[in-house]
Amino acid sequence: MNSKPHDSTMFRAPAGVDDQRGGGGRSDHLAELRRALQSRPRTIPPRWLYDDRGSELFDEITRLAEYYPTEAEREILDRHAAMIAEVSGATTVVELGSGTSDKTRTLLDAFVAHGEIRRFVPLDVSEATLLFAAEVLNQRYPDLTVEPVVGDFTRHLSRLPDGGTRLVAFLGGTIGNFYREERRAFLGALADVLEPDDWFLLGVDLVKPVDRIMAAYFDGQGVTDAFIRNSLHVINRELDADFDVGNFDYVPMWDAREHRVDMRLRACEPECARIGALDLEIAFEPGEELRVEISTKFRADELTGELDEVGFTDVEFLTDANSDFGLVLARRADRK
Ligand code: SAH
Ligand code: AVI
Repeated sequence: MNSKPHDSTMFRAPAGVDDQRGGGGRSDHLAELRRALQSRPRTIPPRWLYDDRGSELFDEITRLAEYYPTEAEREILDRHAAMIAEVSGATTVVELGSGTSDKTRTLLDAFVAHGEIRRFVPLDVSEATLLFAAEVLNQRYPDLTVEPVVGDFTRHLSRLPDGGTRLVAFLGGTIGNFYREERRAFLGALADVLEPDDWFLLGVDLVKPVDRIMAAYFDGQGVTDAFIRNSLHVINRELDADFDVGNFDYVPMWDAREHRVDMRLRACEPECARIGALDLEIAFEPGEELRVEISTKFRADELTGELDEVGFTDVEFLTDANSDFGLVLARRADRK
């Protein structure tokens, strides 16, 4: 077997031990959650969505008829993966927020056929999903070194593996789950750690009629509702909290100004939740909302501008036949 054990020097998921070496461990995540819960609207950082159950629920979402992004991105990868492998010539592919790495197999098939890739490094906070996915990839690509990393892509970019030509993939539209300022910080940090001639492959969901977007986030089977609600189960279990999960309704809204879906939980009855690990109590009035996730939809020209500003160049914007989803291939510009 060609895989190395996962790198335990990196952050090990919300419930893991504090990472003394790198900073950005459990205590940072607790401080971030405290701030987020006390802000207005109260919010929860998205990593709290992804325990094992959250990863399973997201996987279920990707198979819903209403949830178009996954199949649209797969269509683009099917059509352009060979070109991406050839143009980049990457010897290492890193995937941030890799989850099951399901669509990534299309990409890896093309890289393996092209013959230059040596290493695949999937990075995710959701440890069990990551390690299971790595095992599947080990079976499928016996000549590839698969190095799964339990890590946080908002904190650990400076520790990407060195050497060769790298392509960093960030698929699925996960960048849409960042707030505008977080997105800028993330893109800037990534551009900083890449070398000239490294590559970035970014999946983004595109602006389209609002009814189609909202149907994808308010599915008839209630899977998205369960996914968003799961964040409270995670906090209850991992942080000794007592949210009454059934006391909240799932309310997704379209924010036209920011062109993003705003996924909230609304308290039905008054609620006072205690979060033991934060030594914090928060009270909700009936109707008060907790924002759990946003999902921004992009316009090609605006995103190209953002990438250009932080130091990416040669931006190529690929879409599916329906122009539902975008896959952006860009190179790190030479440093002036
Ligand atoms: N890339 C996959 C999965 C997208 S779901 C796809 O295209 O289908 C988002 C993924 O990002 C999940 O696997 C989740 O565990 C991971 N994730 C969320 N926040 C993260 C963080 N801060 N650092 C690393 N991974 C994170
Ligand atoms: C992971 N991310 C891109 C998904 C999205 O579409 O924003 C998460 C999701 N939330 C609800 N449904 C899917």
